[in-house]
Amino acid sequence: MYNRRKFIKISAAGASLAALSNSALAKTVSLKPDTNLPIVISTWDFGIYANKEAWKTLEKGGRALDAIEAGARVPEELDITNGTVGRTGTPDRDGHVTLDSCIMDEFGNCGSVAAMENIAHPISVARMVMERTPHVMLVGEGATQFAVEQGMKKEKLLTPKAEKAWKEWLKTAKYSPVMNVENGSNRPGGKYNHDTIGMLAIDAKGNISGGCTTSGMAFKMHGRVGDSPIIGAGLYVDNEVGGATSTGVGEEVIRNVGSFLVVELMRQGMSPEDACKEAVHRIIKKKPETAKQIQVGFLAINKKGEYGAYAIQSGFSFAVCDAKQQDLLIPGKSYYPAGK
Ligand code: SD4
Repeated sequence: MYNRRKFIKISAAGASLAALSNSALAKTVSLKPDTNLPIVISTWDFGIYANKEAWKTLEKGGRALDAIEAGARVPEELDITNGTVGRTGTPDRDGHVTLDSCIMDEFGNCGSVAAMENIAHPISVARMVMERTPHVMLVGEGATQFAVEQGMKKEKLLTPKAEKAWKEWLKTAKYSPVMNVENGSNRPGGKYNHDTIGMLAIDAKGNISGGCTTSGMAFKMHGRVGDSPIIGAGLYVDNEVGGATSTGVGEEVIRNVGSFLVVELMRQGMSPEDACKEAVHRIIKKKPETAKQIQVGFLAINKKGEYGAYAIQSGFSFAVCDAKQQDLLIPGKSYYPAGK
């Protein structure tokens, strides 16, 4: 389980970069004086654990892409309580754990896998697609076949806990997929809270990479693919401008090409938070009634290492680890305040 008390929480309203963790102050040395670079930011509270791993690469002056892969593998592998990423993912309505992931580097290279079964580390397979094939995206059996050819272990992914949850869901759900709304357990939608890790990093050389990995919407239709493996929707990086990633109901993010939109808004001069807010408003404006029932959150960083987030519903948080502060968990601002 997460020990959330261990981490600093600062209010979104007063999201001051002056709020530093003591341990960070003691340990961290800026590799780029006068900036907060290197930096890694990730969606949700489990992002803290992913960031810690990513930081091992960044603090040595390593490449952002390597940091992203190493970090994203943490919730895919080690954190056996998340129920939403990699090995512990929640199945679709037929009981298959199908995983979605993508990765993008500072050169605009990208790789992705969607609806992939029986492989615990989709982020690594996405990177292999990027680096070892002429393609961007592999799906389903083809993705699994490729992963095995590349030496990845094929294994059954449905944990006893996920199987139990699925069987419970089958009793009442009438086999009908529901929109998940993520961490806010008192919110409308599925009772199985669902988190995706989206990560963005800037290394000491100033290069940006990002990654995203998830089992997607809980109890989705077999074959359903969300935004998380789709470049431009669940993730986008432009090394001149910054990067963005998303979490929440992927259908709405895809419809609005959300992460690409956020990066383009930053290119036009918006701050990361304002760009995320505008992308959220775009979703709400197009479907105001739907938006009341769902969660979508965006997280973004610009080339200078400034970051921000915005979500439809309250409850979204993101984790930050940079040259000046570590173990930081920040509640994202939202269109609907808590309790509304
Ligand atoms: C999806 N965006 O498959 C993902 C789910 C998610 O937190 O982000 N959950 O639509």
